[in-house]
Amino acid sequence: TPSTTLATTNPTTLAEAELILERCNDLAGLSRHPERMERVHLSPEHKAANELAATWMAEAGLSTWQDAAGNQCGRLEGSEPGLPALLLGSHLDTVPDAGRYDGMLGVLLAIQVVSRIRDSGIPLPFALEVVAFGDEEGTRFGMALLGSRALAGTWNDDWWQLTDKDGITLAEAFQDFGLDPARLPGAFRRPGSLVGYLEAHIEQGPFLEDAGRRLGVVTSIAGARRFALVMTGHAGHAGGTPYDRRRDALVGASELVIEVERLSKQQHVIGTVGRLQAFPGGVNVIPGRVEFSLDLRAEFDPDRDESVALIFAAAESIAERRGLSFSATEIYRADATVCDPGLQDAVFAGIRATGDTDPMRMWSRAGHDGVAVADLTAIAMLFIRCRGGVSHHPDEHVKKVDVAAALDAFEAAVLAVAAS
Ligand code: HGY
Ligand code: MN
Ligand code: MN
Ligand code: MN
Repeated sequence: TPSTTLATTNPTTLAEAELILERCNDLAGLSRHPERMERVHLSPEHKAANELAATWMAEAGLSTWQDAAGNQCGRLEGSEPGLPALLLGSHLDTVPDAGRYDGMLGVLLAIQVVSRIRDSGIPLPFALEVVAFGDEEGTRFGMALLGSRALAGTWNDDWWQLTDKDGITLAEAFQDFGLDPARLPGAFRRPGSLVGYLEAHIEQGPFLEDAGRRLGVVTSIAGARRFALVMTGHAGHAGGTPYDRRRDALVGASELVIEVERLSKQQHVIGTVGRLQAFPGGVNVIPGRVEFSLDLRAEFDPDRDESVALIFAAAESIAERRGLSFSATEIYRADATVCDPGLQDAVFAGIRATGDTDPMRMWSRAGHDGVAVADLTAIAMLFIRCRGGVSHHPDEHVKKVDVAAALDAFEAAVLAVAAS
C-alpha cells in the first residue's frame, strides 16, 4: 500500500520529488535554443531527450525501446510475462519558449511510479508501460498528437507531406531521425494490448490553486480545432493612400482578433490567435495580406463548432465592409474526450490516499495525448497544481510538495486499478 504519511512530510517521497524536479531541469537543458526552451519532434534535442528518458526508465527496471514513431517506451512485466499493460506517460516535446514541466513532469512521475512498484515487488495483474510521446504540441509540423496517434493506430498517411518551417517533410524528418516511414505501423498498438492509460500533467490553469488543492481528477479533455486564416486586401503606400481607398488586411484581421475574444467570452468557449504575420511587412507599406492562426476549444464540441461558425460569419462581414477577402483552412481537429469513469475513480482514490478527502474533479482546457490514446483504450488524468496556472511559458512552476503528493497519488491510482 502507498505510504500513508502525507507526502508533504515523508522525507523519502520528498527526495523522490526532488529527483523528478532535477530531471525536469536536465531535460530543460536539451533545447534548440540555449536561452529559451524549445524541443520539437524528431529534432536532435528530441533524440537526446529520448536517450535520457531511456536511461531513467532502465534504472526503474523497465525494458526500453524507441517505437517506430519516435516515442520512447519502457515495459515492466506484471505477475506473469506478456500481460496487457497499463500505460503511463506524457510527452517530451514543447511549445516555443516553453516551461519545463508541461509533459516532462508526467513522464518522470510515471517512471518513478514504476520504480516504486518494481521495488515493492507487488505482482500486478497487468504489465506497466511508460511512454514518452514525441509530439503532443504539434510545434514543428502544425499537426499535434503525431506520437500518440501513431500508438493509437489512427495515423493519416497525408501527414507524411506536412512540412516544417524549413520545408522539411515529416517523412524526411523521420528518415533524418533514423526512422523508416514504411515501418510506422510497427508503432500501432493492438486493441487489447492495453488495459488503460493514465497521465499525470500540470493543470495549465489556475483552478486547482484557486481552490487550494494540490491535485485534481480530470473528467474530460477539451476538443480543439485549429485553423490557418488569411485576410487579403491590397498593399499600398502608407503615405499616399487615403483611408477611403485602403484595403488594409491587417486592420481587418485585427478587428477579427478582437471579435474572437468577444465571441469566445459570450459563447463560453476559448478562442486564441497565437500567430499572425502581415505581408509584405514593410513599415511604409499597407499590409495586403495577413496570415494568422485560430485555436478554438470548449468542454463540449457543439459549443465549439457553433462558435467557429459565428467567428467565420464575423470574418466575412468584416471582409465585406473593408473590401477584403477571407479564407480559413482547418489544420487540426481533436474532439472532446471523456475520461473513463472507472479510471477516474482510481485517480480519485489515489488523491484521497494523499489525505485530500474530497478530490476536485474538473475538465481540462488544455489538450493532451489522452485525446488520441482514447481511440485505443480507456484513459484518465491526474492534474497537478501549477503556480498561477502559468504554462507554455518559462515561468511554469510546480512545488516539490505537490510533486511528492502527485507521486503518491499516481502510485495509489495504479494500485487502485490493479485492485479493481
Ligand atoms: O494546446 C494544448 O492545449 C496543449 O498544451 N498542447
Ligand atoms: Mn502544452
Ligand atoms: Mn502537455
Ligand atoms: Mn518609396
